Amino acid sequence: MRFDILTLFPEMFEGAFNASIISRARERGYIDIALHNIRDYAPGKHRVTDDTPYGGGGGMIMKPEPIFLAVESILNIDIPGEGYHSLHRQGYPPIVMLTPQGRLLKQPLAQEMTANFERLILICGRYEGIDERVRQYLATDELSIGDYVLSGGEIAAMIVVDVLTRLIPGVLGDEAATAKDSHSGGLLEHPHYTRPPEFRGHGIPEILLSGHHAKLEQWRREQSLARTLARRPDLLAQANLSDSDRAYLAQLQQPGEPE
Ligand code: 6GU
Repeated sequence: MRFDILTLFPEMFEGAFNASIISRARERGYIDIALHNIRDYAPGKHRVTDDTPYGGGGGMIMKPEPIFLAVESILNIDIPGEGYHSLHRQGYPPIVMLTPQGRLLKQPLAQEMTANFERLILICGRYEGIDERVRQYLATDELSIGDYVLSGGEIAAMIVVDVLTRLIPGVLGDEAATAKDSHSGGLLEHPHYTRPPEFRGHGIPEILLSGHHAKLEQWRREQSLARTLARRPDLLAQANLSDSDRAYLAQLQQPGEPE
């Protein structure tokens, strides 16, 4: 998968993309990341990328021209007057704006994107916003990573790249790992422990030392269910639950037996 990231702050990405899983995925050719500084595409000696909003109200707005020029250069196209969407329909890649107004990124959407797209263009917004014509005539999608406001789309773009990359078959090595992740089955993960078996006087659940595989799997499932019920009961409505899962959850919600 190839990511083209349009940003005013390419240096923000260096740490995130040059360590651990993402770095290894790049080295092994699973992903290719190209960072493009929008300022490099701004016309004029001063390479101005923003301007004041029509109608006032303060703050600065990202100008459309540098962003359109960047996309035209990266894809080697001329965007027609009616906009990019006709090219997108002909097979050109999605252009995704990262803003707090976008569709919320969740694991199922990430899985869909990884499965369907060979290339993604990510536009990171800054300042108070982006000229609406970028949204109307260039972007094909708009994503948010959560209900809070970041100073810009860069951290969100890093998150999109990370979330999608670890879903590419082969990237994690262990294919089963992503299937067990919190959220992938619609539930939170069970607790994990490693050595030592006693740490500063605190032990671990006995089941982990028992060697009883079926009982261990049942314990993990119950821990996932209990944790999801306690912390994110909203997730249960969408989760893939068996009859025995439902029975266990019902039992957890029973009022305690009187003595
Ligand atoms: Cl994608 N951008 C910004 N600036 N803030 C956000 C966001 C994106 N997603 C959540 N908050």
